[in-house]
Amino acid sequence: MIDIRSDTVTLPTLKMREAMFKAEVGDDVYGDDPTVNELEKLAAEKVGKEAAIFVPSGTFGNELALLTHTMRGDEVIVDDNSHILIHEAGASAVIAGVQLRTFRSTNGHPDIHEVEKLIREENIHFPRTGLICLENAHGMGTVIDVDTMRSIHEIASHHKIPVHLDGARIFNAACALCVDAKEIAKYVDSVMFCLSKGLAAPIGSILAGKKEFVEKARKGRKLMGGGMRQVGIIAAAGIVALKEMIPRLCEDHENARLLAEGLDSLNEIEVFKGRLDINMVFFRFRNRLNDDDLVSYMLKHGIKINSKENSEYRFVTNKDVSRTDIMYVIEQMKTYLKTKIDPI
Ligand code: TLP
Repeated sequence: MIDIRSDTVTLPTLKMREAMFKAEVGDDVYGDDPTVNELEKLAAEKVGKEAAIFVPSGTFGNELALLTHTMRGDEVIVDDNSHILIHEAGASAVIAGVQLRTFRSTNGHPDIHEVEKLIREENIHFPRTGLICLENAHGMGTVIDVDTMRSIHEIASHHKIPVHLDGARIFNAACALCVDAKEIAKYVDSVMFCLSKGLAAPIGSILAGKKEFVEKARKGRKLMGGGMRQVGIIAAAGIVALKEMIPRLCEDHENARLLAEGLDSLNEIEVFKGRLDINMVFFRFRNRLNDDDLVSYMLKHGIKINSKENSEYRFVTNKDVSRTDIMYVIEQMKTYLKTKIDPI
């Protein structure tokens, strides 16, 4: 099976499995797991932060950041198209008890002035703006440049509001921007990133920030039921991910471009070319063809894809998808379209 539903589907490498088997472990709720401690130290270094905490998922890390930065009833400024708003099942209201106020980005690129306009002034009627969240790389397939990150951070600091980055794919963003991930994380107070996407660890994400922030988050993680015991078993794979898998991400980006070119060469397909910064290809069909059977057609031919969201398909390249696989996907799309235009 060729699985291009996401990069979350990547399978752990042999080295990861070996590291998991051999991992030295302890009860991490007591701080006794040496493998987790090593991962947290390494993870903090990778994004240039004082400390880091290992969490079960990206969603968990984002929601823990919201819980740690804010008070109940605060308002959190987020992109209209962010994972926190759309794909976390409304957790911000349930866990942190905050309300979200959204800005509209252009394909994931925030307008600095639009963000600034949403910051509340002091008024007895108004909620307090407790946090600004950014997403980089953005789930729309784009990256936010470092200058924009810096400007938003300056505005936020001026208003004494912290900034959290959903950096689930921060290393993809770093690769696309040709900078170190630290350059991106420098302009935020906390950053969440995932070990289990393109980096291929089986489970786990990191939340990093200042020492006091991470200490507070440790209590929040416990509250959320995320105190994991001999979790060095999975942290061991995370260490391999951080030490070995980052440079490989650029290959996924190249493969995504190859896929985009192939799909775009088909008349019926419109690839969103302004959103090809990372390992994702978004497209739609130009004419209103009945594509209800695309997912099942592809599955029948050995390719797993997600159904469309907001009329758009997303194909994601990852470490388990080769260039040959990409060519096969393009071929299958061509054949599928032929059955639509030229039904037998
Ligand atoms: N994204 C998944 C789905 O949930 C949409 C995917 O397949 O892309 N932030 C961003 C930007 C993400 O893309 C994701 C996962 C998360 C956070 C959450 O990570 P997990 O799945 O570990 O909770």
